[in-house]
Amino acid sequence: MEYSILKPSLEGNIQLLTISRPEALNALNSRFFGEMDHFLTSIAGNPAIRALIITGEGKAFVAGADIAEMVNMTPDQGRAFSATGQQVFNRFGALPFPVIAAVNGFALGGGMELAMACDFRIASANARFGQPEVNLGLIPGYAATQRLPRLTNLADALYLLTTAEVIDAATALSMRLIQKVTEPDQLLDEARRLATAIASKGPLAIKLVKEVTRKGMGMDYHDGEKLEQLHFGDPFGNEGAEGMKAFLEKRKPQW
Ligand code: CO8
Repeated sequence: MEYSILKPSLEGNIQLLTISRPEALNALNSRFFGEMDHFLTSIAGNPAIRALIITGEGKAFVAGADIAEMVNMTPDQGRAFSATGQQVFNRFGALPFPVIAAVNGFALGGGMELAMACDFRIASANARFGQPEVNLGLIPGYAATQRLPRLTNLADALYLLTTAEVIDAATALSMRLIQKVTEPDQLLDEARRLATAIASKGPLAIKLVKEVTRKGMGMDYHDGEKLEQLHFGDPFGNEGAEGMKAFLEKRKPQW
């Protein structure tokens, strides 16, 4: 598939993905979701990739779903557009390596939802976050009503969802919506530094810790503990044996 919006570039074992539709502040349209779905299929089974970084080109990360595409939709078309976006964004959580959002500017509406679907977020000091759907007479459709209260808390989520207030990176950090703030010219280097650090760990351990933590959030606590027990055993006899042996032999592990 020829991409017109996504710009992927593989840097060693780190996959960088730039969303590039700067004339519309990278607004998310049907074409974007088709390309993203195809791209995720193309990388999902690639054992050489250890982390994915998603960023935006220009002054926006993503300024939301494409309002021009949505304006004449019927209720059923709106529901279908929401379902497509939710399905595609849910695929980040199923990847066997972390997905890092490197938020370079506006992350509004569907853009903030895309960032929240990633495993964690770092942002440049000039990034701006908000869920302005109610300004348009809409509600979020790519799971902000579900992810935002889980990432922050109910009151902060309802504050942002009902006021449509646009917050800066420092405020987003104080709400724990994002994990780190960098100077604008340091954003991608910091994302690469984090991705490289993750890529040096045991790949099976990274896959399992992501899977168990994500699945556990939707489970009863004790069932989550059982899932951890189950997968704790998986690295023994292979990657975990090598990691522990390397520690005892004072050398770097060979994964
Ligand atoms: N959709 C379509 N086009 C957009 C969008 C968008 N979300 N955002 C910006 N653009 C376009 C503008 O129309 C403009 O195009 P043109 O040059 O042709 O007039 C171009 O990008 C540049 O934008 P501005 O001139 O407005 O740039 P400014 O720097 O003046 O302002 C802002 C930047 C503040 C980000 C402003 O563009 C803005 O408010 N954008 C809309 C933000 C918004 O409301 N986002 C939420 C959209 S709704 C949503 O995301 C719902 C998600 C769930 C959907 C579920 C499916 C049903």
